Amino acid sequence: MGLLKSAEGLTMKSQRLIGGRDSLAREYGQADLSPVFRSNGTAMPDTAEYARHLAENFANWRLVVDGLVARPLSIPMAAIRALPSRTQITRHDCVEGWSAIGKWHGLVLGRILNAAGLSTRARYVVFHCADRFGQYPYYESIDLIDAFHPQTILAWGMNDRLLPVPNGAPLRLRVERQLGYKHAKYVQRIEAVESLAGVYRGKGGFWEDNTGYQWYAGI
Ligand SMILES: Nc1nc2c(c(=O)[nH]1)N[C@H]1C(S)=C(S)[C@@H](COP(=O)(O)O)O[C@H]1N2
Ligand SMILES: [Mo]
Repeated sequence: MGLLKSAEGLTMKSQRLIGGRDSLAREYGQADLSPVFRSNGTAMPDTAEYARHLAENFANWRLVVDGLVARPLSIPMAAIRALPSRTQITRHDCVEGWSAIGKWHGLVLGRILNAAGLSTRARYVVFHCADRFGQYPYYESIDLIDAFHPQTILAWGMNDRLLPVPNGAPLRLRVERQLGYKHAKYVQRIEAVESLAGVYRGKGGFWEDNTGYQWYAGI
């Protein structure tokens, strides 16, 4: 674990030296889209609550933004889809060894964080998801550099359609400078925190807590 930690530190430092963490991920063209964009991890959250939301076409799904913010938000999906959106064609790289290129439409995360008014104490944002693995929900977290990166979006559309359920409907994170497991699907709540230590088992993400995947998964 000590070794993993120092490797992670080295990755962060070398990426800063090479490109800077605020450099952009490559954006592709329409012709590059993968014919099939597979799903990984949860493809259908198996809770009664999610089934109800799905049956209602997510009309009552809300995105909650809370924690260390001046103005906690609770925004219905219809309002989220009405806000200005960004479209980007990017490559998704899963740690398990597959990649796919998809087109994403969604809300720039930094705008919503600014609307909520992050406290100066906030250091990370945590994404709470609707799917459960036993007693634990899937969750992920990123720091404020990635949170305010211009390509970090909350996507509600994929390949010119509403986001399909296997890919995280109605709302999923795209954090293009990091590996697939950081891209939280089925996002219901974004919590601004000072430290990750008090969140679930303290490593900043479901896989980080369970299998020792690195918290910083830069590509
Ligand atoms: N809520 C949730 N988000 C998740 C997962 C998951 O199981 N649950 N799997 C992660 C992993 S490992 C990957 S590679 C991507 C897969 O995204 P996709 O299903 O759109 O291919 O979602 C990530 N986000
Ligand atoms: Mo993954």
